[in-house]
Amino acid sequence: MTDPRTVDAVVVGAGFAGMYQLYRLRELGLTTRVFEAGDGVGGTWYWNRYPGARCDVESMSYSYSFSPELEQEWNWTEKYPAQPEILRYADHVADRFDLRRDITFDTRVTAAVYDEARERWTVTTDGGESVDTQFLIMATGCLSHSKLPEVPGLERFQGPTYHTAHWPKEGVDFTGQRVAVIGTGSSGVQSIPIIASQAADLTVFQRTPAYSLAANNRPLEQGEIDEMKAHYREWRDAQRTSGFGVPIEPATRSALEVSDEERRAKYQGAWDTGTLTAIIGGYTDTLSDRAANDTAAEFVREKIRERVTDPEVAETLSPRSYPIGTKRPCLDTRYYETYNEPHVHLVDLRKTPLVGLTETGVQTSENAYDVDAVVFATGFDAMTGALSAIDIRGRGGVALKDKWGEGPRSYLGLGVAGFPNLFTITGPSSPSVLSNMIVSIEQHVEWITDAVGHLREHGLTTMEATVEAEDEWVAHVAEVGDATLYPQADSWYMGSNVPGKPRVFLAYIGGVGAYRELCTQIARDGYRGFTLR
Ligand code: FAD
Ligand code: N01
Repeated sequence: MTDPRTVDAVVVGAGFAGMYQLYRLRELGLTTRVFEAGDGVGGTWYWNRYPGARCDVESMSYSYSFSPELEQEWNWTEKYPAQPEILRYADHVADRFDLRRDITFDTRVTAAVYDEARERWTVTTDGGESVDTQFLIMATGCLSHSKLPEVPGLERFQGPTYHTAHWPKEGVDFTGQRVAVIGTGSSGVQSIPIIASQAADLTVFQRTPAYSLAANNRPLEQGEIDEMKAHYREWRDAQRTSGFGVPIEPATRSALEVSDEERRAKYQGAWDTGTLTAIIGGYTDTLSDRAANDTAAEFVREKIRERVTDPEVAETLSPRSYPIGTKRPCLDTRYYETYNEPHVHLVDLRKTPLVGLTETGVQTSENAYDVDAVVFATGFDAMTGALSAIDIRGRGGVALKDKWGEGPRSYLGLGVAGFPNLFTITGPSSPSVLSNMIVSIEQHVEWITDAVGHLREHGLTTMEATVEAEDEWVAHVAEVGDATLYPQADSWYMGSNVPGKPRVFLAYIGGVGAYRELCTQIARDGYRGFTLR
C-alpha cells in the first residue's frame, strides 16, 4: 500500500463480517484498511468472554463456507462450540489468509463524512487518523453495542461490576462470593449456571423470563465430522436457500390441524434434537398465529415445570407475556436446574422493580441485596447501536442517526439513500439476526464485492440507493413483519429494550433463501433501485 491515508475501501470492524470483506476486496485488487476497536479479530467472540458463552448454531454450520480448504482443515470439537474455540477459529482465519496486515487494531472509527464534490468519504478514528476512501463498509455488528440497565447509581456500587459483552480477558473467579446477575436473555441463561457453580450465593434479577431449550451439547464424533466434510457443498447450498440459514425440513401443516398426541410427539422429537429451529419451525403457523404458537410455548413451559422443583419458582421462570420465538429463544445447559440449588435465588423484577445499585448491592422496590459483585447480562442496543455511535454524514451533511430517528431506513439492509458507496453488512432490514449469521454475512459480503466489482468494470464511481426503492423496502419489511407475531413482544428485534428507541421491527423475516434470490435478481437487473454513476 502506498499511502495508507488514501485507500479504495475502509471496513469498520474485524468480526466475521469485516474479515471476510477484507479477504474479498483484496481479491478484487482494492487497497483496503480495516479498523477494529478491539485488539484482536473475532468481534462477538473477542468481546463476549463470559463463562458459558457459546454458539447456539451447530459448529459445522456456524463457520465460513467460502474456502473449501478451510472447511476441510478445521476441526470443531463440540456440537455447540464455546467462545474460546470460536475465537481460535477467527484467529486461525486471520492467520491463514494473512488478514492482520491490513487491520488497525485498538482503533475506533468515530466519524465518516461524505464529500459530494470528490465522491469520497473521510473516515476519522479515535487515534486521530483521517483516511480518505471511495467505499465505506460497515461491519460493525448487530450485537456489538452493549447496554446497561437504565437505573441510577450504577457507579455507586463499591465492588466490581461486569458486562457479559466486555468480559475481562483474564476471566473472573467468583469462588466464595455473593453475586448478582441482572438479565436473563441468552447471555444470562448461559452464564448463570457457571457463575452459580462458583459463587457462594447467587441472586438472579429477572425482568422477563426467556424460553430456553436444553442444548444437549456434546463432543462431535469423528464419524459425523467426516460425513459433513464429505458433503459440505450440498449442506452449504441448503443453508443458503433455507429460511433461517439452517437447513430444516420445511413445515407443511398448521399446529392446529393435527391431534394433540401428534403435536406432542413432534415437539418432543424437536426438543430431543437440542436445536432452536426444530420447535419453532415445526409448523407453518408457529410464528404467525397465537393459538398455534401457544401449543409450542406451553410445551416449553411444561419442560420448565419438569426441570424446576419449586412450582412458584418454575412459574416465575415461565414466559407468558409474549409468543415463543418472538424474543430470541435460548439454548441452555442446566439453566433451570440451577434454580433448584439452595444458594441460588430468583427475584422477579416485574413484581419488585429494579431501583438501582447501592454502595453494597442491588436495590429493588422492596429489598436491598448485598453482594460482592454484579454482572450485567443486559444485552445490546441492537442492529442500529454501533452504527449510530459513529457520526456518519452523507449528502448535505445529513447524519445517519438523524435520518434513522424514526427507525432505520435502508434498501435491502445494504445501502442507504443519501449515503453513496456506504454499505452495511447485515444491516437493519436484512435477515441478519434472524439467521445463522455467518450465512447472511457471506451473502452480503459477496453481494457488496460484486457491486464494487461491477462499478469498477464499468468505469463507474458511485452507487446509491434511491429514495423510492428504500421507501418500498422499508414498507415491505414492515408488512412482512406485521404478518408475524414478532411485533407482539417487547424485544431488541423491535428496538423496545432501549428506552426511547423507535419501536420498529429491525430485521427482515422474508427468509434467507428468498432474500438472497431477490438480491441476486436486483444485481442482475443492473442493481435495480440503486443509482450508479
Ligand atoms: P461482530 O462480531 O459484532 O463484530 C463487529 C466488530 O466491529 C467488533 O469487533 C467491534 O469491536 C467492531 N466495531 C464496532 N464499531 C466500531 C467502530 N466504530 N470502530 C471500530 N470497530 C468497531 N449468531 C449466530 O448466528 N449464531 C449464534 O449462535 C450466535 N451467538 C451469539 C452469541 C453472543 C454472545 C452474541 C453477542 C452474538 C451471537 N450471535 C450469534 C450473533 C453474532 O454477533 C454473529 O454471529 C457474528 O459473530 C457477527 O459478526 P460481525 O462481524 O457481523 O459483527
Ligand atoms: O441480551 P438480551 P443478551 N432492568 O437483550 C434484561 C445473542 N446471543 O446479551 O427482556 C432489568 O437478550 C432484559 O430484560 P427484558 C442473541 O441473539 C446469543 O442476553 O428486556 N432488566 C433481558 O432479560 C441474543 O438474543 C447467545 O425485560 C433488564 C436481559 O437483560 C442477543 O445476543 C448468547 C434491563 C437482556 O437480554 C442478546 O442477548 C448470548 C433493565 N433496565 C447472546 N435491561 C447464544 O446462545 C435489560 N434487562 C448463541
